[in-house]
Amino acid sequence: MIPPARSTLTAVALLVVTATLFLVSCGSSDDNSNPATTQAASPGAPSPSIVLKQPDPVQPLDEDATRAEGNVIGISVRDAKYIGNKLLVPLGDVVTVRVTNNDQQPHNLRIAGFDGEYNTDDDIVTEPETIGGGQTGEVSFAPAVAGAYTFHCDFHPGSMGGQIIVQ
Ligand SMILES: [Cu+2]
Repeated sequence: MIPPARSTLTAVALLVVTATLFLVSCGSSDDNSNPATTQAASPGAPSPSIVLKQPDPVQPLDEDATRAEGNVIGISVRDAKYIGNKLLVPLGDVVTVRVTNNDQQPHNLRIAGFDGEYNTDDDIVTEPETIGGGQTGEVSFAPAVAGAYTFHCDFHPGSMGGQIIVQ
């Protein structure tokens, strides 16, 4: 709706992706070919006024939000549903979302990122990307922009989802 904000969005998104790669340090595809990363608008000054473009969560949200304890916030999966799928995290702090899979089948958790689209460069996804039955996966990031971010499970993109509210 507000096209001029697009470049700012991209710049901030790049910053967050860089931070994520640094924090998670998962050594897959290293992509350092982007000089724009260092020249983001007003470093250290997140823009809370940015309107995030996000898809609707595909799973009904819990009434009560789950808050981080320390820097960890837990979410579990049972019967192919996230349990505790509305997460509240503070702006700017590093937070780790820990996903415990209580099913036999694999799940994961993928955050769409600033562009509101899955399977794009600014996604944030659990490590490992496939959390097997009875296993746990984690994703760490430092949210730089307030808002409600949507996530889903790659294995059940139409029925497993939720929201991370950064404030
Ligand atoms: Cu799933």
